[in-house]
Amino acid sequence: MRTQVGIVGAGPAGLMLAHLLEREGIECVVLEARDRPYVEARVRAGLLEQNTIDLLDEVGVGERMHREGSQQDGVRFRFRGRTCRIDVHALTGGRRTMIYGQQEIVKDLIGSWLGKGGELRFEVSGVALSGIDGERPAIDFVHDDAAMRLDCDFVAGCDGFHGVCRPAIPASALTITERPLPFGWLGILAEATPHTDELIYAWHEHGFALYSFRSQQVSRLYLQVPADEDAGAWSDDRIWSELQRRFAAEGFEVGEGPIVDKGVTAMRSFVCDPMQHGRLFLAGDAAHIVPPTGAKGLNLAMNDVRLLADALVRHYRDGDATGLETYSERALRRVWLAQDFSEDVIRLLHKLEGGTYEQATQLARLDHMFRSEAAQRAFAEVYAGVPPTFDF
Ligand code: RFL
Ligand code: PHB
Repeated sequence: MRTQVGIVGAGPAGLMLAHLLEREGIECVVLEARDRPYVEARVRAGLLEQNTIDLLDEVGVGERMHREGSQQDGVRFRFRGRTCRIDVHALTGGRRTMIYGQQEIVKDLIGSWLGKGGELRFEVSGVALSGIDGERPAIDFVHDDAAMRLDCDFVAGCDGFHGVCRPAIPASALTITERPLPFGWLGILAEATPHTDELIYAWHEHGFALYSFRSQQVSRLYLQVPADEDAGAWSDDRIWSELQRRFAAEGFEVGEGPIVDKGVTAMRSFVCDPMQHGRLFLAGDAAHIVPPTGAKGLNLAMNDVRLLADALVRHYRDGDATGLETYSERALRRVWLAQDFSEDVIRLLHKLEGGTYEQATQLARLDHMFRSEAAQRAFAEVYAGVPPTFDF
């Protein structure tokens, strides 16, 4: 088989890249290790930045998101029974976010890709890259028990944190910056009407909590727990009573209902620099992991492929290699901003190990945030996602 761009991984990064390239007449093939029902059911992120909303619209898959997603104009902070609303829309000159599950985006992107006759192979195994240092890279894999080789001009490694593309780059050519964080989030999905129409980020002596949702009938809630926490130690009753405690405010109650999904996500910060080697370009979780506090993982993946697609178009259309040469540098600028933002949300709202000093400074910062429009604007600007012009 032969194509122009071989894409490894049918997560948000790989699928969006395929759409962006196809639109410009660049051929590509997507290879995915899992089966279709699995990738369409994986519960992960939910908060989309304005840039991600715009990108989904641009490739023509935004219709269901606008119909079923929940447009968000603001966000709330809560501590000690006090609630502060940050008017993201007003403070950012009209930028918004959207709540729409990652698995719904994946479904929309796959449906549209296959509908256009796009090439996507599920359940491939033994994926191995070769020739990325030269002009003719190739991807070997097994599909339907047959050994196959895909020859390409470029390989896009969109295969997530545990994929095979990043390890294909010699370790000596990479700087890996990694910081494990001593926190986990216990996340639940519940068939419960959310008692809020905007996300609530809560500070509490027991630790952080986040109130999010997926629809009018489904709530998505998170509790800060130790990184190695066993989800089995949390009965449904224990979860609800801890959520009620951490979100407590006068006249407010968390809406309860059957819990349909429960799991602990450990937090880490991880950045691979550069995100490219020869003719291999990494995008999304394959190159970086941010703590979920800033809701940036999915949005960064989308930003990477926007830059990568643009660089590939310039290469094929204009013979201009500058975009490809500077891809990593431009993508990493936003990645590091997101790392800092996500860790800052941890510093502000999570129970830290330092005790009273950390707690007192957190409360002072929160109090300042409640009173200062400048502090709110600084938060809102990065929360909603800085505009694409930032990348150049
Ligand atoms: P993905 O979504 O991991 O997709 C990678 C795809 O590559 C496939 N794959 C391979 N295919 C072929 N050959 C191989 N050898 C392969 N190895 C892997 C995988 O099956 C998969 O289909 O990466 P992508 O596209 O970069 O997208 C990134 C986002 O998924 C990720 O940043 C976010 O979901 C992170 N994340 C969250 N981000 C948020 O912004 N908010 C959240 O609330 C949030 N919750 C989460 C998360 C990530 C989680 N992980 C990684 C377990 C919760 C969890 C549990
Ligand atoms: C989610 O809805 O899953 C979500 C929202 C905001 C975050 C993290 C996760 O910061």
